[in-house]
Amino acid sequence: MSPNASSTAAMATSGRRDAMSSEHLTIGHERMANAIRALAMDAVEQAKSGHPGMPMGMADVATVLFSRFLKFDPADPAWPDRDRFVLSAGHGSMLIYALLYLTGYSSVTLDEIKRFRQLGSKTPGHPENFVTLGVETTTGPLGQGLGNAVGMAIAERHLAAVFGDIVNHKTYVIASDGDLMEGISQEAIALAGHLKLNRLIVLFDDNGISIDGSLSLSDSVDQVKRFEAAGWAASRIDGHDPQAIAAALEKAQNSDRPVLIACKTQIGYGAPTKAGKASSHGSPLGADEIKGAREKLGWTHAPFEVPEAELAAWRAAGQRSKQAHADWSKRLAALDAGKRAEFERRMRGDLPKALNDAVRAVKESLATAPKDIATRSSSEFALESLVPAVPEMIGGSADLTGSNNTRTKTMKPITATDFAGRFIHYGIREHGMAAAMNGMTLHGGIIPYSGTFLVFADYCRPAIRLAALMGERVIHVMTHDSIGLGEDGPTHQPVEHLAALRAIPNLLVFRPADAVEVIECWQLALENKDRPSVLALTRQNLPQLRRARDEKNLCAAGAYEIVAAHGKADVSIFATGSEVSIAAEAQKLLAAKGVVARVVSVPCFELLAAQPAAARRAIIGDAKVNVGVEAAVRQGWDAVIGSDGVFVGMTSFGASAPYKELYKHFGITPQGVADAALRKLGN
Ligand SMILES: Cc1ncc(C[n+]2csc(CCOP(=O)(O)OP(=O)(O)O)c2C)c(N)n1
Ligand SMILES: [Mg+2]
Repeated sequence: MSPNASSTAAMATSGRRDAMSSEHLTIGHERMANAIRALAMDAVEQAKSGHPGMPMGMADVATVLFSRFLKFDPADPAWPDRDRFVLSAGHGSMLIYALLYLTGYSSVTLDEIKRFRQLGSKTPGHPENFVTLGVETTTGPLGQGLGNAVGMAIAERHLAAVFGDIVNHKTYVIASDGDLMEGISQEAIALAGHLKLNRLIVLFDDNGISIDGSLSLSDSVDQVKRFEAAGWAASRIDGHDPQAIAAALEKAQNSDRPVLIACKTQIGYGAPTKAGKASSHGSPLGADEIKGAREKLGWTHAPFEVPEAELAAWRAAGQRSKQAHADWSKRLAALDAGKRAEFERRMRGDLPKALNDAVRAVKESLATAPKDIATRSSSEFALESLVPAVPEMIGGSADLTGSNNTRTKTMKPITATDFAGRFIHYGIREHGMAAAMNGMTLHGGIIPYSGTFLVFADYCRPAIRLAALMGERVIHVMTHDSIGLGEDGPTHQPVEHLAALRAIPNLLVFRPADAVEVIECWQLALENKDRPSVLALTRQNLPQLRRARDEKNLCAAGAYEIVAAHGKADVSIFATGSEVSIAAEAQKLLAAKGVVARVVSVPCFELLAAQPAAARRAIIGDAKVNVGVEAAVRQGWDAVIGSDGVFVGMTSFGASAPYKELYKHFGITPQGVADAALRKLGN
C-alpha cells in the first residue's frame, strides 16, 4: 500500500496506544513522513554530501515509530526510562536529525539541519552521541549499533531485575542490509536470541540495495529465517504501509523474544528516477531530482520549510510520553530512599564510596601476605573485593572464563530467566561482546568488564575504537598477554597488540607488573569515567615486587620508579607487566658490574603522556642510557626511551614452547637486558 492510500485511516485503527493529537489526525501520516523526506533531501543537497536514500525510504517506518510507539521526552533526553532508539545504519543520519528537530529536541534546530555535516554543527555526517543530545550511540561502522542495542536491552533487563518497575522500556533499532551483512550482527542476534531479549525490536530496512547496486550481487540470505533460527520472532511487512508498520509494532510489544520486522522499502522513496536505486544511497539527489520528488510527494514547500501544521503534528508526537514520564517520576519518588539514591548514583555513573575501602583492603592483604601469582589471578583476587563493593560491575568472558579469571566466586550468570545475575557468558563472540558492553555503558547504570585473550583484541577492535571515541567506561580484561603464555604458540601470542591498542586515542592500556599494580590499575580503570580501558594480564606467575604499604596509587602517573638506583643512575630500565621483574633482575646484574641502574615500571603509557612535562621528565630521568623492555614490538616506545634508547622485545611472531624457553630464545632475559645496556654504555 502506498502512503497515499493509507495515512489517517490507518493511524486511527490502532490508535488506542496513544491519544493522537487532533493535528496529527488532520495532517496524517503521509505529510509527517514527507517532512522527513524533504529535510533529508534538502540538507544533503545543501551539504553537497550525505545519504538521502535511507531516510527517504524509512520515513514511513520512523514516523509510525516516533509518533505512536517510542517512549521519549524531547525535554529530557536523559530520562532513564526512555525507550532507546538506535540508528544502526548511521549513514542515514538525516533521519535521526529530522526526527529530533521535528519532535522538538532543543539540540537540533532547523539552523543545525542547514549546517548538516559542517564543522562544529550538531548534525555531523554520522550520528555522534557526544555531539547531539538525543542520539543514543555513535553509529556509522555498520553492525555496531545493532551490537550496542543488544547491550542496552541487557542493561534494561538487569536493572529492572535490581530496581523494579522504574526500569521498563524498550530498545528499537533501525538496521540496514549492511548492518545485517556484517559478521558482528550474527554475534549480536545470537546473543539476543539466546537471552530472549524480548524488549529489543529491530526494524530492518529491507530495501535490497547497497552501494554497489542490487543486494543480489553479493547476498542471498533469507534474513527472516536467519533471525528465526537465532530465536527471534520475525516477520515481513510493506515498509511504506503505516497500518502494517503499526500492526507489526503493536504485536512486537508483547513478544516473548526479540523481534525483527523486515520492512520492504524503496530506497530514496519519492525520487522520480533514483528511487529504488543505489544512486540515491550516498549522494545529493540534484536539483532536478529534488524538484521531481517534491512534485511526486506533493510537497510544495520551499527547501527546509516545514509548514506550521506539519510541525505542530510532529511536536504533538514529541509530547506523547509526558504522562508516562510524570508517572515514572512518581514511581521513582515512591521508591525507598536508599534504593532511589542508589539508582540515581548508578545512572550518574558515580562510583560507590565502598570502592576505596575495597582497594585499601586488597592492598593491605597483599602487604601482609604477598602473592607471587599471575596478574590474571591477581585480577581475580582484586575482583573478589571490587565486585561486591561496586554493584554496577557486570563481568563476562567470551568463553574463556577459567582463563580470564573474570568470574568471582559469588557471581551468578545472567540468563534468559534471571537477569539479576552479574556475569555474562558471551560465548565465542568477542566482537559482539565488546559492542554489547558499549551499549550497556551507554544505557547507564552499568560498568561492564569483559574477558578474552589479548591477541583477540583484534576481534573487538572496532567496538573498542568506538568506546574510545564516545568516551565510554568499558573495561576489557585481556589475559595471556605475550609469549609468556607459552605452548599455544604464535597464533595466540600477541606481539603487536599493545602498540595497536596504544594507537587508539582516549583508550587506557594498562599492563600491571604485579598484584599491587593490578589493584591500582583496576582502580584507575574504574575511576576513569570517560575512557575505556584494557587490562593486559599474564598467564604466567610473577613475583610481587611491591611489598611496602602504599596508600597512594603509584600507577596513576602512568610510570614510577619501582627500583631506585644506588647513587646516580647510568642506566634507566623501563618495563611493563611481566618484564618489570626481568628488569629488576637485570639491575642486579648491572650492579655486579659496577653499573648503577634504576628500574621504572610503566603500567600505562597514556597516563604517563598526560603528566605535566616536568613530572614526566623527572620520571624518565637523565641516565646516559635508556632501555625499554616489553615482550612485544618496539612501536610506541620511543616516546619513553627516546629514539636512541635500547629496546629489548620482539621483532617477529613468537613460537610454541614452554614460556621460559621462549623468553630465553627471544633474548628477553635479565642477562639480555644487562648486555644491551652495557653495549650501549660502550662497556
Ligand atoms: C563496517 C562498514 N563497512 C563499510 C561501510 C561503508 N558503507 C556505508 S553504507 C554501506 C552499505 C549500504 O547498504 P545498506 O546498508 O543496505 O544501506 P542503504 O544503501 O540501503 O541505505 C557501506 C558499505 C560502513 N559504513 N561500515
Ligand atoms: Mg540497503
